[in-house]
Amino acid sequence: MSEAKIYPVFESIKATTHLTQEQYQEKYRRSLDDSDGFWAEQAEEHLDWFERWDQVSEFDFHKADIKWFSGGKLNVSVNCIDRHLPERANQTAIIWEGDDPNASERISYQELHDNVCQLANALRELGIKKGDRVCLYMPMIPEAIYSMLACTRVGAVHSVVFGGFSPEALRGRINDSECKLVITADEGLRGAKPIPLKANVDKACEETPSIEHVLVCKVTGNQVGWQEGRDIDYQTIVAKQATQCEPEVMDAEDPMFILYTSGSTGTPKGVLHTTGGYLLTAAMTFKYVFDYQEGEVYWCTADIGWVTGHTYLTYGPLCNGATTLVFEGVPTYPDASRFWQVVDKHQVNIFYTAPTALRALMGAGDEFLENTSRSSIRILGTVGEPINPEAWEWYFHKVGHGKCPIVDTWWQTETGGTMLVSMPGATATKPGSAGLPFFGVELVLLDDEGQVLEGAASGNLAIPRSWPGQMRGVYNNPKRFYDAYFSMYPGYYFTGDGCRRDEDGYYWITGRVDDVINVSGHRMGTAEVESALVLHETVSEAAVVGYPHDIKGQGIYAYVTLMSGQVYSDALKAELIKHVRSEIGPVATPDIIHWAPGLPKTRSGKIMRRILRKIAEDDFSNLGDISTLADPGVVEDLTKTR
Ligand code: 6R9
Repeated sequence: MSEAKIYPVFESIKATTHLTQEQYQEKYRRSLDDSDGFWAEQAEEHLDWFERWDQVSEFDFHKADIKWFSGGKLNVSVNCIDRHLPERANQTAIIWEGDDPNASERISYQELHDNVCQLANALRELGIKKGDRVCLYMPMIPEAIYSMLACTRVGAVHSVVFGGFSPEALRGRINDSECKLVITADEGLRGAKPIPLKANVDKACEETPSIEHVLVCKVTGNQVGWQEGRDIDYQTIVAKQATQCEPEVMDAEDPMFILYTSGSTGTPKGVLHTTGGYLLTAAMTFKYVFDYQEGEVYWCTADIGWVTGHTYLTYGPLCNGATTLVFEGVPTYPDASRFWQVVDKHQVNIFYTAPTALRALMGAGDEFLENTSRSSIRILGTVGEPINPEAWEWYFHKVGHGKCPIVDTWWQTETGGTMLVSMPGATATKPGSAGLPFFGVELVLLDDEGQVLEGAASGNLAIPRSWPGQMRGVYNNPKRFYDAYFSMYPGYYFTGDGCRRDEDGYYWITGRVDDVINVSGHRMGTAEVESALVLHETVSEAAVVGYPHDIKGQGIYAYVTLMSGQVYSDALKAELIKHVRSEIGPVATPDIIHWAPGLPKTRSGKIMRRILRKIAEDDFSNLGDISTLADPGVVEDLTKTR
């Protein structure tokens, strides 16, 4: 590999940053040497507690048992709202920018407080109490943030489901965690297109025995179906509530939210986060990772359906009393200059997005940058997948005029917050590397036998000790939690990512080593797409792999075998693609369907994905040993039809 470029620490940033390079190193060392002492101090500094904890940390990775700050009492909404009121009642908490470029709104911390309290009171009126699960299927509107916070106010556990998911996917998630309530909207708006959220909920709730009510927020005002008794109008029930609401006193280890994410096997897992540790990770990483300064406007473009929309759109910024921008629309509507128009309009100082969006905008052409100045931006960030150097350079030189550091942040739904980061002001940046570990994060590279690799090396990225934001379980399924994360390398949390560490200790994520693919920064289990495909009556077998895609990072490549007697046709390809979209959602749309009358299998019947990946990558010279295949002939057939 050629020597990587290094961009030194920015002098301009060093002047204002929270930490210098030396301070980062010192603090990092302390965070590992005196871990409990360090985290106790952080918990005091960043959060308000009703009662102090009994013990900072207890964990045993052999048992998948993890606790932080147990006995400590706090409330998330109090930390994100009430405690800021004495000095920030009139400061803007949320800038909402609508899908329509003429629609925007500013919500102060006082208004946020009142809206959240009213909704929390409405939740109580609907019988929602501590520990109940509430599903959110919402567009990116202020009420979505109110809903998350109102759940935390009454101690309900929210489970946000991305509005792009299908009714079937929504139903599975509602049933898995037995939600009592869904909060949704009549319709969402994306690029001027209405998204039929309520209609999807109606379809999903045909078979959701746990659902008692559906709370419907009016957005477009278009006519939607209505089930008397079950469906409740959001605006009506909220309007009659008091603007004060007693917060539920939560233990640090009480569940806070569930977020479903794809793994290498089976249906999506309900990743469970608890209250104290998660909030501390969100608050503290937000402050350091983005070098957040008092009064700045911060914009994270993620949807609340993903973990980034939890930690870095909602909880991290609000816990720090920041101004967070919530964007309803898409980067290309009305045209590919929308992001930069919004940056100028609201004078955004910190901008955080995904490489896939940058590649798409870069592809649209630099003319879309021309009529905007973007001069308010101080820090740029990326998340979701490795950023390719070309997109990095474009982001840095064109978007940021070569004067803003780029923070690349590696983390996962499971980690709760950033684990690897090139901290602005503290770390010199290597484009494409997510940098160095955050405080309290100890990382190791393991070979396939589980031996620790020292120094510059490539291996499987694993973590030997807990950190506060670590997930606490797979909802209702402790065995799956252990099996998915702790069984591979006993004593370690296994990330599922491959990684290289260079001679300077910088980490370079090389992508998933399991059967998870990363499509436009969205995690997709190949098994999920396969099960959707085989649900179709014509399909007998399917194998799905990722392949390099210019914009999406990875595309979805599906090998499909039909039942005997079925006819392979382009019309059927189109139908299968439609079928997967309706089973899972547009994010799972296969890019390529490759008819495969036979799949390469070992004699024991295991599909050899390694070979399928190579064929998908158009790399036939490198198929490796195919002698163990039951029928080596199928490989030749597949390469001929690629
Ligand atoms: C936050 C988030 C997690 C997976 C992760 C890795 C990939 C995320 C990355 C990155 C390289 C980065 N990933 N950030 N790879 N550089 N900065 O994306 O969570 O949706 O759970 O995905 O995404 O493969 O394991 P999640």
